[in-house]
Parts: sequence; structure tokens; C-alpha cells
Amino acid sequence: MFMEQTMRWYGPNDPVSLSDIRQAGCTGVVTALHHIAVGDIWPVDEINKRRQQVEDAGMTWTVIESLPVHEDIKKHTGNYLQYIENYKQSLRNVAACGLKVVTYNFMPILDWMRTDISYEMADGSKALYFEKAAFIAFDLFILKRPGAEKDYTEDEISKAKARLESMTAEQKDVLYTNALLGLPGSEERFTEEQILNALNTYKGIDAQKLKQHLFFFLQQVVPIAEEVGLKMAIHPDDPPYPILSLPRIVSTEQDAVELLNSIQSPANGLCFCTGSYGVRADNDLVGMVQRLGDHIHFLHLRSTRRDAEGNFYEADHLDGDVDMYAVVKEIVLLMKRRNVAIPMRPDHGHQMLDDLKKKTYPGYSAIGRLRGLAELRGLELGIARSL
Ligand code: DNO
Repeated sequence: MFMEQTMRWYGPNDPVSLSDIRQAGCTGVVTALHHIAVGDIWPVDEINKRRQQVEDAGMTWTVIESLPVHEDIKKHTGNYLQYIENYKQSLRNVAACGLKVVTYNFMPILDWMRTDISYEMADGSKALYFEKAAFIAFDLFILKRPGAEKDYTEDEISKAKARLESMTAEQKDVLYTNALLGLPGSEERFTEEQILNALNTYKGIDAQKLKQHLFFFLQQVVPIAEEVGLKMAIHPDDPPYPILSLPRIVSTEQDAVELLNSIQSPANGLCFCTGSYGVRADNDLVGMVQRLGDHIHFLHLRSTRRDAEGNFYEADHLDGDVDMYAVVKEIVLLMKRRNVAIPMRPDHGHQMLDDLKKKTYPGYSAIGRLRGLAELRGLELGIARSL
């Protein structure tokens, strides 16, 4: 029993083709209907059209990433009850088309956050990087978020100031764009005013409140997922701590336990992203697989390397702070015990070789992911055969 090998595909506009993904050795594709507005119902014919495209390329589509959660559901504002009803209908529709796993997240406004998407590694390949001083410089001096200085120490502020002074106007502009890439619809250029307004709508929503909203959402949708045979898989916060004063509530094992307890069901589960959880030294990844393994429905395998300042870059899949050997070994044991093949994807990859000349989604070039997948596949085979 091996992990089901998949790669993410952004759909027909993705410069990486389905044929590329198949040649990388994948049997599955992870995708989403990115053209449907967040909150709208995914129609059966659109889901089937996408499924057919994947099947015509000789692979299967079983994992959705993501079926996004509307901001109103996170805030309990506006039409949130209607959006929850829409979500339930989308679950029914995707199940009717044969899909099995639904990945989502509950991060307010922003999804993932990096300050640099082409951080040069010693070998000339490029990685995604989160640099704390640059991020604080963005927050304090570029976005100029009111009250932001309260979130940082004097030392952090003076480092951010020095960092800002070292940047050219162009570099500041690139930092602005990079920092906001994790926004839904981030192809567009959001103004400072739009971001500040969006941040304002979270005034009064602290971690505890956001958790209540997540649990309410789960209590509504998980029974439907269970009824139609789907597994929900929540993606953790990336990075796994609050940013821009926004609460982040899926960052630790304790967070995961609480959300799993909010409604106990085989359909209420996790997307175990080693890259996101692994940024925190206090997350014991192997222990999490041991203790939460029954709820893991999807795997993102990736490693980061952090330093004492709080910066981290995305390392090679078998390098960095994640002990990938130990994690994969635990997954092999878990799958044996559960008698299931858990879908995995090599999460992100360095931009390298021919891809250095191409424009692809940050983190999602073909060759870096192929390298990651090949290494992980070899690691798994070696472990499985030697057990
Ligand atoms: C980043 C991804 C995330 C993930 C969402 C899931 O590369 O891992 O954007 O897809 O958080 O909802």
C-alpha cells in the first residue's frame, strides 16, 4: 500500500499541463474550479467537465483543493447562513461526481504568506521565503496598518526600519505584491485602502470567536459530508501564527484536536501539511501522525528551514527541519494499520532548470515538484520494503 501520488493542477490555464503531471508519475490530480466565485455553488456539469479532462489525461480527480469558505462564514456577517447552505450543496454535487476529499482552510482574508517568491538557493534554484524583518517593514511602513507597532518589539521595529532602508523602490513594490499573493483573487492589485478595510472587518474577532465560527461551520457541513461519503480536510495556517493581527486558529496539534472534537465524525479531518505545521519547532510532526493519523485524509509533504530570527525558506523536500524519513515512516505504518492509500502531493518545489525561464504559479513549477515527488516516492519505497 503506497500513498496515492498526486500533483496540484490549477486548471486549463496552468502552464504545467496534465501530461506533465502524468509524466511525473502521478496517478491523481488535485484541482479546483477556480473560476467559480467563492461562495457560489459548484454546478454538477462544471465538476464533471473538469473530471473528464483529468480522466482523458489518464489520471483521476479525487481530491479538491480548495472548496473555499466565504469570508462571511468566517465572520458571521451578511449572508453567512446562505453561504453555508451553498457549501452543503457543493458538497452534495462533488460527491455525486465521485470526488472523495475536500480541502479547505479557515484563514481570515489571506491564505499563505511569503515575502520573497524567488529566494536564491546556493545551487541557483529559487525558493519561497518568509523574512520577518521584510514582513514587518511591509506591515509598518508600506501598508501602514494603524496600531501595527503594538504587535512588535523595539528591536523588531528597528530591524524592519533598517531592512526598509536597504530596499529600492522596485524591491518595495515587489514585497508588496508578494505579501498579498495569498489573497483570493490575488492576480488583481489590491490597494492599501482595500486591504486595510478588509482587516477592519475583523475587528472584534479574536481567536476564540473565529474558533466558534469554524466549529459552527463544521457542525453544519460535516454531517452532510458524512452522509454523502466525503472527507473534509482542513489545511493549517501558513505561517502557523497570527499575522497582521488576524487570528490564526489551525496552527498547532491542540488546535487540530479542538476542531476534531467540535464534531466527531470520520468526515471531519485534516490535510496534514508538514511544511506549514513544521515551521513551528513546538509541533511534533511524527507524534501528530501517531495521535491524529485516523483523521488525516490528505498529505502535503514539504520541509522548511527556519532560523532564530523567525525567518524560514522552503528547503528541498528531504532537507530542512522536517525529519521527512521519520514522518514518511509513520505514514507508511499508519496506512498499513488503516488499510488505506492516503493521497499525497509533493508540496511546492524549487524553481529550477528550464523552469527558471518560465512563469508558473509561485511554488508550483513542474521540475521542482517532480524532484520532490521522485525523492519522496523513493523514500517511501525504501521504507516500505525494509519494514
Ligand atoms: C499553498 C497551499 C494553500 C492551500 C489552501 C487550502 O500552496 O497549500 O494555498 O491550498 O490553504 O485551502
